[in-house]
Amino acid sequence: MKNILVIGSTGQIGSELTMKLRGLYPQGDVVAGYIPGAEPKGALLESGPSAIVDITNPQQIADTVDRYHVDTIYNLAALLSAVAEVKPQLAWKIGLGGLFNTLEVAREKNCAVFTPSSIGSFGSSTPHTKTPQDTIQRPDTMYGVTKVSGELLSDYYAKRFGVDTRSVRFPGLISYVAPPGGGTTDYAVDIYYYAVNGEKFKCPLKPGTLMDMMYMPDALRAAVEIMEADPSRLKHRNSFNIASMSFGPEEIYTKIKEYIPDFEMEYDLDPLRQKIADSWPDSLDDTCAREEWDWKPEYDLDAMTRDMIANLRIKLNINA
Ligand code: AKB
Repeated sequence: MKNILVIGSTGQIGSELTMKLRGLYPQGDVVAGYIPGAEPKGALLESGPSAIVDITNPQQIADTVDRYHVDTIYNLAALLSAVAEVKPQLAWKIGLGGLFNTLEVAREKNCAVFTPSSIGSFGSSTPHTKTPQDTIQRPDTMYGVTKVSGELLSDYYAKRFGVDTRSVRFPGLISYVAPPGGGTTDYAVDIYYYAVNGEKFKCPLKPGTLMDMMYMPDALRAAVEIMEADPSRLKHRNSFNIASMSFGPEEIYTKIKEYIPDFEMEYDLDPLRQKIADSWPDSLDDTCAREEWDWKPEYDLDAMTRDMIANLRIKLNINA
């Protein structure tokens, strides 16, 4: 990777991944692609080039690839699961239409493409525990439909046109940097803000709702490592199960209470999010990622909780 375009650079993953890529590849350009209304600010704006790249506009993608001699595209444009259920047409337009535009530009201009998939690519008929790499993918949500279709389309472009497409299935991502927007797993980010602010948290999911989660530093490393992996070792491409921890609301609450004993939580269920969460796996089997490109997470629930609380206290200017 030398010159990189990040589409969706100001979103939850993009804002951190763009900065990480600029640190890792200082010899090249890492272009922060954004849509009007979601302009990069601060360090993201100042540390490298940025360009308007609406993924539904193939000409904008092509022009930016030409201008910066881009060889790798990180395609992070998507609506998260709960929002996609409310706006399924837009979710398809961005998720699948946008991916098609990106792959076409990549085919013409010889770029590698990373497009994240998700635990949302699975559905209620998938084995829920230690979900295998290759298994039933019949999702119940539009988000999942776009993710499975994206996996298939990316594999098609790799086999048919030789486009170097690669992907991981992200669990719920937890970070203290950018707030998430509209995901089913986002309660596991919100809960830390409430705890650190000394407020009672209303949990939208019921106890026992297990889902895979991952701390953002591990997720960013996965996105870089899969694109750097030796292609001759890859039996899979789109998309690899990756995992680091699986928990339900009561487990993250108990863990936070170890560090903030006064913290309180009650349940106030959101039927849409509960339905989505119930259709997703409890835990993924990431053996293939470990075998084919040496994937290994660094953070468990305890390490993540300590880091989240420490960093949120700094960010929110709150003394322990
Ligand atoms: C969501 O909850 O929609 C996302 C995901 C698991 O892909 N965080």
